[in-house]
Amino acid sequence: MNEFPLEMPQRQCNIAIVASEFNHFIVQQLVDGAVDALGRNGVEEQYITLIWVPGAFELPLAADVLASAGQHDAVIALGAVIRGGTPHFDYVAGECARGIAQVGLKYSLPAIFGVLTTDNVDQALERAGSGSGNKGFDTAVAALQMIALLDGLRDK
Ligand code: INI
Repeated sequence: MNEFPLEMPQRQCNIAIVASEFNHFIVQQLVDGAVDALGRNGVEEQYITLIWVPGAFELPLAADVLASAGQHDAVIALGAVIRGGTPHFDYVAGECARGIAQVGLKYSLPAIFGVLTTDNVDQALERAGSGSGNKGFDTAVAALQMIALLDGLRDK
């Protein structure tokens, strides 16, 4: 059997993070978690690019432009979409998720979805805590695992 277990990359990686300014107090914690996870796994700060956009709806465009430049091994999208009293949530969260997925498939690049979609602020804060309770941390680990997997598949 040819098995590819989840691993970390065996090389220095260039990572782009796109983050939304909307709900900044939550998203900053996701960014901190992601940078922490990257650092713990050997990604030096000069290899991390952090770009801010106004809201989660704008994340796919920024991710697309970064991916098209071909300079990064993964793009991580971080944001927080919190349900309000109108259908706005569904449009923003849905288009963001769809757009990030499209970027990954269009460029065969790990495009990682680290956007919280929650019913309220408390649920978002629970997922933006420290260590493994931080979705930014988890998504950065997922980005590195996908880079390692693609490296392995392309070497095959
Ligand atoms: N953007 C978010 O990132 N989170 C939200 O919760 C949110 N809500 O609730 O409206 C939100 N809206 C802004 C949107 O992402 C765009 O920036 C705006 O529509 C301009 O295109």
